[in-house]
Order: sequence, then C-alpha cells, then structure tokens
Amino acid sequence: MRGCSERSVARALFAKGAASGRRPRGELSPRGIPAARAGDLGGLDAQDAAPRPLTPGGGEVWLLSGAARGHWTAGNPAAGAAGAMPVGGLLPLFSSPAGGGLGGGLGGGGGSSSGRKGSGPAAFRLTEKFVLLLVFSAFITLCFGAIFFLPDSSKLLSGVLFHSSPALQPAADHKPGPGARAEDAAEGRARRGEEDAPGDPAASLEDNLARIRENHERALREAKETLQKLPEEIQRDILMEKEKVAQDQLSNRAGFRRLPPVYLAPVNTIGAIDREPADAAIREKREKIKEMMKHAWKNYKRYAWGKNELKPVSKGGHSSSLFGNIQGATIVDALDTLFIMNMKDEFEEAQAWVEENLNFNVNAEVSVFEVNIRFVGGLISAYYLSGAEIFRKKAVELGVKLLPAFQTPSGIPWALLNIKSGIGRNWPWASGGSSILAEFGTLHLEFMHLSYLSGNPIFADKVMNIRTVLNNLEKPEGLYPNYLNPNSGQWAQYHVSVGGLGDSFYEYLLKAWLMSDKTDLQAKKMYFDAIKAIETHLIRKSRNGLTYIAEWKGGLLEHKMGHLTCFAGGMFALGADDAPEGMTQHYLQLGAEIARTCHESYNRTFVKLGPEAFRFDGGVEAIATRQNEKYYILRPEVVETYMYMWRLTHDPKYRKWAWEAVEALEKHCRVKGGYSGLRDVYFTKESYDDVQQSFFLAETLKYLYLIFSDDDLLPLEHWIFNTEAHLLPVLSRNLKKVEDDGK
Ligand code: DMJ
Repeated sequence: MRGCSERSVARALFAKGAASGRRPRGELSPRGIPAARAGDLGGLDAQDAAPRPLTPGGGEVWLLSGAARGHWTAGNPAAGAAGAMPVGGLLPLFSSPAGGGLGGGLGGGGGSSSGRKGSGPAAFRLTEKFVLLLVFSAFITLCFGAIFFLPDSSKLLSGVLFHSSPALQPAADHKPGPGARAEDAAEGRARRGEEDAPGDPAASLEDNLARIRENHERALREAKETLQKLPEEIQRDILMEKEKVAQDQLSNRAGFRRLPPVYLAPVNTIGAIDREPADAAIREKREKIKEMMKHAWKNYKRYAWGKNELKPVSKGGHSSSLFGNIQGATIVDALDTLFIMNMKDEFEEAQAWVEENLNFNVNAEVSVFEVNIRFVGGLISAYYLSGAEIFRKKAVELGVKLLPAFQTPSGIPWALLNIKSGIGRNWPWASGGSSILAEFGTLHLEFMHLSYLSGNPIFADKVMNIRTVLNNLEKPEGLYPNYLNPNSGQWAQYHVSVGGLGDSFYEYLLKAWLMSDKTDLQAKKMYFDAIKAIETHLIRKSRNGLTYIAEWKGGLLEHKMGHLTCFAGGMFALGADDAPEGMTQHYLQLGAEIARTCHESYNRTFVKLGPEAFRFDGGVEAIATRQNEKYYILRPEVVETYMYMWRLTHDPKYRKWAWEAVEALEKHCRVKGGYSGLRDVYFTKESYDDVQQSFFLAETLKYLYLIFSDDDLLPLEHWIFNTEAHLLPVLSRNLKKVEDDGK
C-alpha cells in the first residue's frame, strides 16, 4: 500500500540517522523525530547510522543507505567522524576515481576522514552543484516511484512476460464485495479479460498500466484520507480492521469439515416450552420458586441494573474481580432461567441490555473459567432457547477474546487473561503459578458449541488439545492432580479433589460424552477411569454410615467434603446408565448416598442450609468445625444433586428435601432487597454477607424450579447443563431423532 510505503521510506530516512547509539533513546533528532532504536536500521550497525546534513549549511535533508562502512565519501569532518553517509554513497557510479564523489562535494566539508584525495569543495562550482542536486532530486523521485510501483510491476512481469499458469491466477468468478470500489471492478474485468481480445499483449499491457495507475491513485487517496484523520479515528479504524480480520477468519469454513456434522434442533422445540404440572400442590410450589426469581430479579434491576451482582442489604451493585470490568453477570446468568420460567418481559429487558450494553472491548483481566461458564455459557444457552442472533454473536465474540489464553507452551490455558492485551497469567497462589484442573477442564462444552456456532474449528481444537495433554499424562494412582504447569505440561502439586479446584473437570468429561450424542468415547473412558480411581482412593464411609468424598494430598486423606463436592451425587447418577457392565445400579446408589450426606450437612445446621465445607473427623460427621468454613453463599450444588436424583429415580424425598431448602432460603436468606448469603449457618441470628450471587439465579433457582416441573421441561436426553446450569443441546448425529423429538 502506498500510504505504508510512504511512511516506511520517511521512517528509513530519519530513523537510520537517528539511531547512532550516541543519542539517548527518545531524544529528538534535529527535525523533531524521536531517535529510533538500533533495530530499525535495516541492517546497518548503529554506529554507522548517525544523521548528516547533505547541504553545506548543515541543512535539512537526511539520507542514509545500507552501504557498507568505509565506502562513504567524506563530508565535513564532524559528520565524517560520526560515520554518516552523504548522498553520494548511494551512487558509487558517480564517484570520482579518486574517491572525490558527489557526496563530498555536496557535503561541502573539506576534511578527509577517509584520507581520499580531491574531495574538497573546490571540485564543483556552485552551479554544477545545483545541477547535480537537480539530477539527484530526479533520481530520488524515481526511487519513490519504483517503491510504489514495485508490487504491481511484478504482476505485470508475470502476466506479460512469463505467461503464468491459469491455476495461479485469481479466480475467474471473483466478484467485488458490496463495499468494493469501481476501480476494483475494473481490475476484476481486466483480470478476466472481458474487454480485450484474448492474447493481445498490447491491450494486456495497457490494462496492466491502467491498473497500476488506479492502484497508485487509490493509495494516494487513502494516504490523504488517513492524514486528515484524528489519531483516535485512525486507532478506531485499526481496531475495526482487526475485528474484521477475526470475523473473516471465523467465517472461513474450510476447516469446519473436520468437525463431525450434527443436527441442532430447531429453536424452542425440545422441552423448552413450559407446561403447568398437573398436581396442584406441585404447581403451587413451582409458582413460589418463580416468585423467588421475581424477587431476586426485581431487586437486582432496581438497585444494581447493569452491574455484575446485587448487594441486597446495602442495596447497590457488587462487582467481583473475576469478571474484570465486564459488566452484567447477573443479566447474562439469568437469561435462560427467565426464559424457562416464562418471564417474557424480564427476558426481553435482559436481551435489550445485552444488545445495547454488553461490552467485551474492555481493558480487563478476567477469570477465563468464570467468564466462560457464566457469560459464554449463558449467551449460548439464551441463543438456543430464543433463537436471537445477538446471543450467538456475543458468545462468539467473547470466545474469540478468550483464545489468547491458550498461548502457552502446552496449550493448557492461563487462568487469568487480559482480554484487551491478550496477556495471560495464573493465580499467584496456585502451586507455583500452575493452571487449575477445574478451570482449564471446564471449557470443553462451551468451546465445542462455539465451533458449531461460528463455523470455526479453532475452539474445538483448543479444548481437544487439553484433553490430549491430560490423557497422555501419567496419573498418580489413576487420579488427576488439581495443578498443572502450563509451561512444562506436567503436574505440579499432588492434590486431588472432587470439590473446589477439581470438581467440574470430572463433570465435563461425563457431559462431553453425553453432549456428543455418546460418540466421544475418549471422554467416556477418561470419566469412568477417573471415578473408579476416586472411589478407590477418596470415597469413604463415616462411622455412622455417611458416604463422603475426601481430599487426597500426596497420598494422605483429609476427611473434609466441600459444598462444591455435593454436585457429584448428581454426576454419578447421571452417568450411571452408561457405566461399565453391572455398575449402573452401583453408581445410582453412590449418587443417592452422596445426596443423603449433603442433605445431612444441611440438616445439622441451625438454618437448614449447608456450610461451605464439613468434616468427618474429631468425632463429628457432616459438620463444619472451622469458623471460616461455616458460611453459605446461595450455592446450588446440593439442590443440583436433588434435581438429578429426582429426575432419575422419582423418589419423593428429593422433592421434600428441595422444599426444605426453599423454606430455609425464604426464612434466612430473603431480605427486602433480594437474597443474601450467610456468614454462619450454625448461628441463630442471621449475619448476611450482602451478596446475591449471579449463580443463585442461574442455578439454584433453576434447579429448584425443575424439581417441581414435569420431566418434559428440558429433558436430560436433549439438554446438557453446563456447570453454571446453562443449557447446551446435545450435538445430535441423527436428523430423524431430532425431527421426531421436535414434533
Ligand atoms: C458456580 O459458578 C458453578 O457451579 C461452578 O462450577 C462452581 N461454583 C459456582 C456455584 O457454587
């Protein structure tokens, strides 16, 4: 492009002179141009590159070349000492045999640092000098011209002289896009030879010259337009151009063939339309849960609209650093719950906010995991349910922003990413800067959908690589440690947990198998191998018969189970059907036992909501013993397990337990301004943490609502819940099945 060439030539003219290494970096050159770095010298040593005036008066024109040191004619002594090259250095042909080249004359210096003879100012008279100066000006103009013409000239040569193979020519049916200019169309015609007799070299030459002229004029026009713009406008244009390139990459469907074709059900047809349960008592309970959602939403809207979360007691916005300065976590997290609860007006206002305000062009360091499960997951889910294109577009846009997180030697992504600069890092506390299993292992479902939604396999490639790294690694006792070094691709500390740091990795192995329409055999094998090792090494029974999942630290067990770990009851039950021969009943039973233990952890508190972690040692069972483990932050994992157990067994106790949780939430967590977490579930007087977590709307209320709905609302054979309870349809291989189910 001409504009660029112009700039680079100008840069060369000044930069080479400015980077002598003797001038402090950043100091201005005589023309006010900042000194360039030595790396800008285009092959010249820094010491060769000091600027020299060409005019006798130490004038304004600066010119350097890549000519070798020691070939330069002498200018004035100072300049000679500085090693600068006058213009004659460009034209060795014009130099006098004695070395008294033009440069010497033009430089006007009498000294001879090179020791050459006859190079004094007397060699030319003023008029001669003037004439020569003119000649050089013409020469320089020619050089400029050559730079601008070069690319097209080469095309001209290949077209006219070399008769290159038609296969290498631009496609004959190339059509200018909607934004194409008239000259581009002319270029297309010229390429196709529409207006000229085929094989007429004169006409072809004329065409090519016309094209060169057009290109030249266009480049001039563009350069002129650019020069008239404000720096901010130029920056905005660059950003837009970058985004366009990203979009173009995404719409390049060439690689898409590598993903197996799937049939995605038409929007809204598979169990996403709500029906009233037949039983009046159940209907009433379900209505109550919907009312809870309304209370949570209404207060978020009133006091924290557009912020990430609500402070229900102090009635303001709450922003967690997990989202950087991306805003609106509650809105995006709530979308699909609003949809399935048939809260149309609220869904529409949430959609309008997404359209107008959801902005990922922010300078923000975010948690890749949290942004993925809440924002990407929430948007994808809203897209499949509603069919509104904005959700698909935003999900893909955010997915693209997360891609730089994978730029590590192993491809295991960073935990934290600045989505503007693309710079990633890990949590400093995570075992010497390791990546965390539950974080990088909980991208798979959303990224597979992103590939289908964008038509670009890059997202799938990234998460399949994580899978490969994990599959190939040696596992201690068959277990997956929580920490992995993204540089070495090796495990760090041997700490294994099915709760925090490990949990949703196992969940995503199972759900990858289910979401692939049971074709992802690798995921299935890894899941069943992993839970077998977990059962052998981590699962224990308390003295009074409560089954719990402990944590494993280098071979030693810590007899503690987190609230987060309670999701595993539902996971074991959900996978039971596909368990190895004879194990289905066993895993259903294991799910039921974990559900019971977690229910006990709720039942043994004052508020009937469970603590963050509970222990099975020192004579206690399912009770938190440490003050910093006694809080409850509206987490969903226990009711999540009730939901799966209800769906898979229809044992009424799960509805009973779920209703106990509803009553406890109403009694202890509901405040005028929404719902708050509690600092101590054993304490008789509520102490609020003053946060209404976005997952309360995304997960806790959604799972409760489903427990009191019929099974055909979001049937488990068709919908996979991501770890934030967002809905992802099974990637079905069977068109017929999709059509039948859609009826
Ligand atoms: C949610 O964001 C997700 O369920 C995640 O997998 C774990 N933590 C919270 C809820 O407790």
